[in-house]
Amino acid sequence: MRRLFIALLGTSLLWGASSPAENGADGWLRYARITDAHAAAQYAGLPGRMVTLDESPVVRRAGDELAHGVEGMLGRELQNGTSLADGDAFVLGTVTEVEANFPRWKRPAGLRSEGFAIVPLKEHGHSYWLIAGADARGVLYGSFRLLEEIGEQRDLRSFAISESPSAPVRWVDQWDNLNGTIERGYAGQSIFFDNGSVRADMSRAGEYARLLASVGINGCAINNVNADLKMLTPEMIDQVSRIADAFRPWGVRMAMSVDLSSPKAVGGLDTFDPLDPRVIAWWKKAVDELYAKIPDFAGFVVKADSEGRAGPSQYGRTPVDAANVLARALKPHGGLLLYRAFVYNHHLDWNDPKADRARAAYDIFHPLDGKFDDNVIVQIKHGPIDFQVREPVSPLFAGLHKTNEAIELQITQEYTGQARHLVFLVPMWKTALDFDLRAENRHTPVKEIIEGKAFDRPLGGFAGVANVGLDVNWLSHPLAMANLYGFGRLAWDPDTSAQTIADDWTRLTFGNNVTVVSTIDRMLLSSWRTYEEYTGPLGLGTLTDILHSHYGPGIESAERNGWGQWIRADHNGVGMDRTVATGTGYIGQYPPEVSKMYESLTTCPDGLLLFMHHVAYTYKLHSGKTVIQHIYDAHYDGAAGAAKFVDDWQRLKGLVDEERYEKVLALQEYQAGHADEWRDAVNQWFYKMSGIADVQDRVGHDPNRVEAEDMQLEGYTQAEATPWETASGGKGIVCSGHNACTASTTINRTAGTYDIAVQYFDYRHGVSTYDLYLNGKLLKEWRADNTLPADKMNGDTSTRVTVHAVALKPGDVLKIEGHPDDGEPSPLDYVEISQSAAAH
Ligand code: GCV
Repeated sequence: MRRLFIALLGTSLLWGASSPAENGADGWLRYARITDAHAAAQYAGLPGRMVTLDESPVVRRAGDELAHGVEGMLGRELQNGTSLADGDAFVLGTVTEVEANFPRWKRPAGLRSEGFAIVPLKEHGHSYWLIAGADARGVLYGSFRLLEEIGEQRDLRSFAISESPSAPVRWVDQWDNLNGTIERGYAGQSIFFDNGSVRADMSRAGEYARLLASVGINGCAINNVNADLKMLTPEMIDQVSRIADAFRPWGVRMAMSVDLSSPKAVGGLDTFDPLDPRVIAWWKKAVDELYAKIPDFAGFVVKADSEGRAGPSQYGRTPVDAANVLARALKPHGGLLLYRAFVYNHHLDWNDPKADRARAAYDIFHPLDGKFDDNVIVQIKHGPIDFQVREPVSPLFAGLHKTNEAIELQITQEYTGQARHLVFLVPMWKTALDFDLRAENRHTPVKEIIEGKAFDRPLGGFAGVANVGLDVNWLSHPLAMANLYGFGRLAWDPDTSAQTIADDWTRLTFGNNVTVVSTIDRMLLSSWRTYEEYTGPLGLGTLTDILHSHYGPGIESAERNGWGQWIRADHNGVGMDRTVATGTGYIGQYPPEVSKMYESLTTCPDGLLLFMHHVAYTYKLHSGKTVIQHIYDAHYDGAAGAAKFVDDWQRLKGLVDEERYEKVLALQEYQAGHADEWRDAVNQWFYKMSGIADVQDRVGHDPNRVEAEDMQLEGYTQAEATPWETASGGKGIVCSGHNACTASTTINRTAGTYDIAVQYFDYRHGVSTYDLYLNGKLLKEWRADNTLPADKMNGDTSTRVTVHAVALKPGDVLKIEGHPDDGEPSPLDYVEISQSAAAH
């Protein structure tokens, strides 16, 4: 018997209030009208009706989405059908329901949980588009997939696909705090929490779940892994159940980070020893109560014995002891326990040449292999340190054969430009996922390990630290959304190429114009390499201020402390010796073939040389360049690459909407200036340390530059930058104790057209204003109103403003007038006057 019903569509309720055009709120789910007649014509034959065979909220949401997307892109309202016999229709249902209604159709062999098939079918003279899911989520994912094909204007004439996700765990983690801040979040306050409670308005949580579902994400851990102790209190569980409610129709299950000391800290016990029977009973009760409120709760994420967090080591217990207690409480409810392998001692002895933070995860977890319960997953950051711009993959992936594993990737750009720099991370993640660890001397790429294929594990997957915020466009930089999208696509299918992901995202986000697509693709696909070049080449890691912001350059902050992100640079050479022969022995944690490759200087790839070896600055790379010259050149190449993004983007004026065009342009201009700051800071530092000159004579020689401290100053006084390398020549000027100060210089260049760049420092607080005059006439005024992560002259705050194509002649006077505000002393670094491209 056919079990058909009328799908109750809430389309108008869901999308009644149209969002303002092109502010990024819709992400890649814009469903922009296809205006090209030829493209639209190919979809004319699609059904005008939809029949939904399943009553579950998730399938109903799939139907709503299909109707919304078809209306947006094709301008057609899909009718809700009740009977298949009435004519052409999209048919949405589980494979069992579809088979019952179309006996001729058989579910594809090998379709796994959450997978789907999309198949056009002719029957009884009617055309049907079957969207058959292995389950309700599969129907939803299939519906999004069909809409994506239309959005990208793909040819559907011979379209028929069947897909299953790579792994069961495809989660995002949010590092949100109950007070509304987000640890390492760069796009505003939390969409979940405010001032200690869950927000009243859950609409953004629902919209987020929709974006996640569209790329197959099925779980979200809602709070910081540095978990608030209040998470497991009854009041908080009541409140977070509203987040789970908002997620549920989109098939996204809610998870939570918990602190292992909870039984003692909030449970009234005098211990949190995981093996104490009272602690075991406490966890069981807490979990039972949680599931009474949130029956589809996904599980816990645990950070323990790491960066000051409590952990089992306090009682002489292991991660296995702790993980299994929580896992056993979760097991009867179908919950999972994701135990993070990011466990290390941040009080390492810098003077000990054998000490090595990179070793920690393997040293701690490898001996525990096979002892974790089957609903425990060890969540491993992709590299052994901490989301640096280039790291080898963690050897732990190959060190656990009898344990479920998930890879942790960071979507939020903590060490990679913090949503102010364009860095498309998919190529980096692909490099990690595709890396063949050669465990047991056979083909074992990381992706197959976490999928569970390589060692025949039942569970595994992906956790992406997303940290979207209340900013209307979710991740602040409009192009950063490519990373969230790309994470989902890779979690669904890690074999997808970075090019395909870039291309699909661009089409959906900015439209199908050929110039737009090729330009943005190129920008995205070159951006990781560019960022690596100007921040941390040869495996040095991001040479940033690791003690505070993790943003601007701060090379020495890595050294002489317990955090273990050392680069061990001295006057003769640089790099961590991690060899088995003479170093920390880290390389020996890899399976033999990989270990052999890294151990030898002959076979170690240049890109990871200084991660694995300590060499002299004069050591010759495979490229034939010396290490020091490579450092210099890479920084010039990278900064030039960042400048090119501005030119690339400017070609899109008029081809993308004004709002996003202007926003991206401003960010790319900022990035180009900050890339120069990075270049100069790193190169100045290595020049001073090595004493070896740049063969091209660029480092330390900036003939176009006038240092602020060398200008005629009124009110301004000279000040040191800390660290010194973050200001040109180590110094800048500040206006303290005055309402306004000036710095002037007389031009001594041949007459011509020039670009004038002013490098200044924009503190987090205060909005200084600046006026730039040429011979007393105002050329440009600007406000230092960015909220960069420091309140001093350093690599975080160094910023540039450029005035293009100015006619100059000898004797002209440039004057900058600074007006301090709220403790920000209108600081200046230098003025650079270079031949204008417009002059050529
Ligand atoms: C949530 C790095 C980050 C921390 C983060 C930690 C982690 O150290 O800087 O902010 O803490 O990683 O992943 O636990």
